[in-house]
Amino acid sequence: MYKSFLFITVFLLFFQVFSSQPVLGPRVEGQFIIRIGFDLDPFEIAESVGCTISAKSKSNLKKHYYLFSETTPGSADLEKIKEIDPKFVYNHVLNIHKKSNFNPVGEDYEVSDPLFEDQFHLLNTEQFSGRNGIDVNVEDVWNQGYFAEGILISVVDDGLLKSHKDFSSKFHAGYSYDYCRDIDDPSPPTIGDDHGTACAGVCCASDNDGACGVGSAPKSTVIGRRVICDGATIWDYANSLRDDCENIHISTNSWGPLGCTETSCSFESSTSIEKEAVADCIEIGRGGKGTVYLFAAGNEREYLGDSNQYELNSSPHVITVAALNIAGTYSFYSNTGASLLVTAPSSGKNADGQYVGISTTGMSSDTKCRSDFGGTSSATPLVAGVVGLIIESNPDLSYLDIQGILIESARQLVKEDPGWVKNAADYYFSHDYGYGLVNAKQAVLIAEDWESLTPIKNYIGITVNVGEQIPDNDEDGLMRQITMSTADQDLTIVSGVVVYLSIDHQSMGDLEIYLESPSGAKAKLASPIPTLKTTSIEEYPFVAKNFYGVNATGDWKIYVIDTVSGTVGTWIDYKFEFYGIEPRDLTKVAYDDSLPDPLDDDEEDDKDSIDYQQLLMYFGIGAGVLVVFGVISCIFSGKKKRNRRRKQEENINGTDFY
Ligand SMILES: [Ca+2]
Ligand SMILES: [Ca+2]
Repeated sequence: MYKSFLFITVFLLFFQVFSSQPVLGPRVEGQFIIRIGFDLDPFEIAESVGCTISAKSKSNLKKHYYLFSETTPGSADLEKIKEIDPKFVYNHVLNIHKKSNFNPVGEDYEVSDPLFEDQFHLLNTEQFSGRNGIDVNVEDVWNQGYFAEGILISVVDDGLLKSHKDFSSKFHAGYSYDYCRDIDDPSPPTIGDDHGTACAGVCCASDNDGACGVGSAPKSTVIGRRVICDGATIWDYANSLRDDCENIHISTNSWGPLGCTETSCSFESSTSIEKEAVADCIEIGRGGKGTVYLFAAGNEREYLGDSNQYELNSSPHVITVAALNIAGTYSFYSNTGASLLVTAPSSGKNADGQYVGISTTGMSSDTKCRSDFGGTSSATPLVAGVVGLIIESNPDLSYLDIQGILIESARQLVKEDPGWVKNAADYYFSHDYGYGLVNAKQAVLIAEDWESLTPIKNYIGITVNVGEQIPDNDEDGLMRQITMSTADQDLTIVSGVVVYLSIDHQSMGDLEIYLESPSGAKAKLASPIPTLKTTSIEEYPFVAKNFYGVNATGDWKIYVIDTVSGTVGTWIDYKFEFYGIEPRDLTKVAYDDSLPDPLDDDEEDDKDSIDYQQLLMYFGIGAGVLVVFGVISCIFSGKKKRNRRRKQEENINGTDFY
């Protein structure tokens, strides 16, 4: 916590120095603005050169600038800093300065919220037998003074208990709305509508308020949008994504269509107005830099759920988030898919096989908490909060830059998992984790010196007719390809390759569909699903996000293979789209070496490393548990299941499992 007297002192100082109109004035003796690399300890450096740190710059300077003050007159020896940080920059403080925004710097930021010590997703200290470091690595970012202050995060869900202590001081009334009842107040009408409040707690709960835990973006501003209800129209959904996006930084969405259950699976299209809402706001949102959209990947892994089964997830414009457990392996419910971008910690089993949920804000009173939240529902707002910290550290970043930064900074966990495959630009991707576990510290470090992903260059192909029967139970299937070779097709892929397919097949679940890049790397777009009920898809988009940094030129092949004999169908047509930038080599950023890199061979000896067989065992237990509680859920929440939209909450949520 800040010391209040320190705050007042520094505020007065900077009011004097920076608040006046820019006029040239004398320099302030004994004070210097110093830029120091993020990975160095500024306090140690200050002390070693005879100074103390009085304040730290905020986002609009984009770098880590500190105000150094001489300990005693003449004590500063700034040349010494060069030995420690050759890239350091310093200026004398002048009475002229573009309007700057410095924060007081005191001791490390401390969190006093009663549930914080249980919030392993923020700081995993092996509580609940968790694995050290399996978190979003946010602590150092907070210590650097980033809390997402002034960042507006819209939580689109079933309501927000705005009166809760975690939100009452940060709720944005002007942009909040209940689309179900057409009123300004998004407060949930029933205690059962507790999902949005829990999600909002994960990104946005206030710090040091004596209530529950803290969000990954503790000082963000939260917007509540209630749209998950019976009777919500497609316009309500579109508007909940679009309204006021010019001014909204982030939209977090822990909901999706009813995809796979034990007995039924389907591809779920979105309406054009919903898609247009997102497509518009990545252009006009956030003052033209693009609102950042996040969607939960879904929780139907045991029923072969795939993030490409939901059209709003299978978009190059959104960040689709998977979940991993406290032990660092994917949660037993978290959907697989080529449209995943990143993963974040959520509920699941620990190394002892016990279920551990997420602690966040609860309902029924303004101080109520809960520790049983989870699913990709929880992972998604967690990443939304991290995006808030990234934007605060560099407000100029576009929605595309944010995707790139999350990819560059993500950690690849569980080297034993054969699912990690390097693409032609040397980026690892897994259909279970996307690019890996979100790493806020590394992301903010990268964000400060990020080279903008511009100019944007997309290639939109034309629809090509196929009109051929897919050979029944034939491993060769049908293949079509596009050769990217002309100047307008030469681009560096950033946010994905989209393949639109039209197929008629009475047993669509017979099909395996994949995309192969010029280098031979594959994206799994659909796997055989015996319970798939969809019999026709028309220009349905499958997105492959595993080609970040890859040059698009060359032959791209799409395979449609019927794997089960009996029923045949027809591949009608296809279309390719590539989303990226003008050709350029993207810089692979080195990992933050303060964290264990699971791809490093040395980690074999790590006593906490997860055995892949054990993972399969968790999967089995998880599936069994879900079957039992899925039945209970069907009996008691038929109404919810009939809703067109379903919250991406873990099915076993609400049941005390530990
Ligand atoms: Ca709190
Ligand atoms: Ca067949």
